Amino acid sequence: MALARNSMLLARRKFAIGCGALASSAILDARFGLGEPAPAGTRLPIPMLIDAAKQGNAVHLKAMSGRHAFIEGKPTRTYGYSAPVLGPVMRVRRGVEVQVTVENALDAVTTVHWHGLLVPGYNDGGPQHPIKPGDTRRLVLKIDQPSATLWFHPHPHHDTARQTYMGLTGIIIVDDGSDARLDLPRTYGLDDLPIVLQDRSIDSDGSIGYDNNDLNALDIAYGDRGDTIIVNGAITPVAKVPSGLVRLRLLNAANAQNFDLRFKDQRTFHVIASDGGFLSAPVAVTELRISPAERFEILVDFADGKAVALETGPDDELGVFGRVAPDGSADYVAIMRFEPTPTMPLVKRVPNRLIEPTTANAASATRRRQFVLDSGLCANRQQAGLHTNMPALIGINGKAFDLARIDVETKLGTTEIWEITSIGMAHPFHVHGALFRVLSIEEQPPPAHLAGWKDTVLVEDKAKLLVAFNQPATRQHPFMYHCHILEHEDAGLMGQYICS
Ligand SMILES: [Cu+2]
Repeated sequence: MALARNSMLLARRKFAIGCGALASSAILDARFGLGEPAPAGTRLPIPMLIDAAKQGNAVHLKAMSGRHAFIEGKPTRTYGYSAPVLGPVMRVRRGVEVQVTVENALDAVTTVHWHGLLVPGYNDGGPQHPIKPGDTRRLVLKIDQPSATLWFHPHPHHDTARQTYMGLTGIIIVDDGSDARLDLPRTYGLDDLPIVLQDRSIDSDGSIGYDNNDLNALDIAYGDRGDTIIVNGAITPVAKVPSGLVRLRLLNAANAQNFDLRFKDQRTFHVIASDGGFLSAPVAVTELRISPAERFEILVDFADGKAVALETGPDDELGVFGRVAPDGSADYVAIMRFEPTPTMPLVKRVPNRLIEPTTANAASATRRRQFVLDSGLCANRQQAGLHTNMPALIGINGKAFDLARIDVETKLGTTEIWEITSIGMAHPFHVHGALFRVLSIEEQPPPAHLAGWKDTVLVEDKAKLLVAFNQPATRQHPFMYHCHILEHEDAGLMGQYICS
C-alpha cells in the first residue's frame, strides 16, 4: 500500500485543485506502468470449467490459500477457490437447482457473493452471512435468468478488498441454450475464453501483499491500484486461438482500476453481451471501457491470421497520470496477445441479431430515489463543507455503511428510478439481487453497449437507472448496493435494501 503508488491519482482533473496540502506530500514519482516485461510465451491460463450439469448440479468450492508465481520462479502466497489463485468457471443451466457447498479453508471469515445471479437475499452471500474458518455453507441456487457471464467473489465485512486482491475470483456462465441457436463461439477454452482482468503490485520477491492495517488514506480514497496488469493471473500471456471468431468473456475483477481496451491494430470487434446477458444486436466498437465488476462478452475476428495484442490505455479518470507506459512514451500498452493458429475456425460469422432484452418502461416506475456516492475526497469536502479532518466520510447520502441499518425498502415486482451521483471521482455502482437499465448517463442516453440489462455501471457524474426488483430480501437477509471500488465498499460506500 505504498503512498507513491497512489499519489499520481491526485492529478485527476476534478480534484487537482483544492487538495493542496495532501497533494504536496503525495506527488512523488509514481507512474502507472506495467512493471517488468513478462517472459514471452506465457500461455493464457484457462480456469478449470465446472459444468454443473455433468456432476449432478452439485458444486463444491473451497476458499483456500495457495501459492502462485506471478513472476516465474517466485511463487507467493495467494488465495483461490479450489485452486491456488482465482477459481473455476462454473457453467450452470437455466431452470436447474444447483447445490453449492462453500468450504472456508482460509484463516479468515469469508462469504461468497454470486455477483449478477438473481437469487433471494438469503442466498446472496453478503456480509450478513459469514462463513467462519473451517465451516462449510450449503446452499441451493435456483438458476432462472437468461444466458450471461457472472462472477463470484468474497463479500465479508471489511475484508472484501483484501480477499479479492489475494485471488478469490471465479466466473459463472449461465446457459439458457441460446448460444447454439445464435451460432456463437461456445467451445470453452478454444473459441470461448474467460478473460479476468486485474492489476497488482508485485514486489521484487514475487509477492503481492495486502494488509488491511497498512492502508493509508489515499489507498482508501482512490482504491488499491497496482502497476502490473494480470490476465487470468498471468502477466501479458499469449492465447492461441482459431483463425475465426473468438468470444472473450471480459471481467474486470480489479479492486479499483478501469481498463480502456482496444486491439493494437485498432480492429473493430463486437460487444454481444453485458452484465445481464445479450444485447439486442452486436455493437461494433474499436475501444471498450470496463470498470470494476463489469462484464462484457465480445466477438473478435482472427480470420486474417495475424497475431495481435490486446491493449489498455490511459485511465482518463486519472488525468495525465493515468498513463500506462512507465516512461509516458506510449498511450497504450499490451496486456495480452492473441496468436491465431491455422486450424479450421469453428464459427465465422457475427450474427446480425442477438436477443431483444425484456422491455423496461420507465413510466411504470413506482419510486424515484437519489443516491449520492461520496468517497471523502478533499474536493467534495470543500463542496460540502462538512468534514475538515481525514478520514472524511465515505458513504452514501451522508451515511457510512451500517450492517444494522436498512436504508431502502422496495416492493417485489416493481421498478424504481435510482438517480446516482458520484462526488469526487467516478464510482462503479452495483446493485445486488436486481438488474437495471441505464436510462441516462451524464444526462445522455446510454451508448448501445450499455443499453442492455446490467448490474454495475461506472458513474462519473450522474446516471439514472431503472432498477427491476424481482428477488425477495428480508431484514435478516437484505441485499446490498455499493461502489465496486473494493476499498470504498469496505470503508462504507454501501447500503442495504430489502424487497418484499
Ligand atoms: Cu467508489
